Amino acid sequence: MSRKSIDAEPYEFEFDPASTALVIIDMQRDFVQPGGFGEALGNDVTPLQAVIAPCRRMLDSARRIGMMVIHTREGHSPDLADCPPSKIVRGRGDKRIGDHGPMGRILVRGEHGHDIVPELSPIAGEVVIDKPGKGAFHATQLDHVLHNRGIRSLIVCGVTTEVCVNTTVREANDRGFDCVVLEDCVGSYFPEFQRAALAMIKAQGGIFGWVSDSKRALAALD
Ligand code: TIU
Repeated sequence: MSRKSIDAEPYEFEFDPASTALVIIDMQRDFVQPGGFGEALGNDVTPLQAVIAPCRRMLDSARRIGMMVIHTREGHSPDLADCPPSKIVRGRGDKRIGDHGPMGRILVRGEHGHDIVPELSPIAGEVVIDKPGKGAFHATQLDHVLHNRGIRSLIVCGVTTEVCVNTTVREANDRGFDCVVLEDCVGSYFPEFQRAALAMIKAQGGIFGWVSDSKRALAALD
């Protein structure tokens, strides 16, 4: 495939679809539906549901053109052996990781709440990366998988903008990947953090990457 360009800030994002992956971060019930981890942390999770539809449009487009798709899920094994004790106690909330909630045990693999929302469910051939941390590279096979497929560029969607999206983009940037984050496809519990997290990525000539939106990305892909 030939090189393409997405209108973006701080300037156009140039990429080859053959060496680009769509990365959808942590679009799990635990973060976007009541009764999960996001709510246990004290957040109103409902605003995050607005990113599902634009993420779906990006997913449909990537599937149409055969672009690599990667889904990530934050969570832990049922025995919580991969969960730092500091993460369990942080926040001093009533409900903690591993506790039982209306969607099963909070942030535990295999539970209903841990799964990706049905609108964005992975299909055969798409990679699912289970990650114990905020960054998708920490303690996962993501770097290895991207290397094996010759991926150089990432189109990044998911939640939350300033936590798992930002951490992953920073990790990817240090590993030499070009990342564009689509602002209507990423969400935060805090509007001011949404703005700041996106501003940080594209500042200083794109210190961590680029920022665009699904409309401009779809115009380039389709
Ligand atoms: N709390 C919060 O904003 N986010 C997370 O804990 N994880 C992700 O961002 N996925």
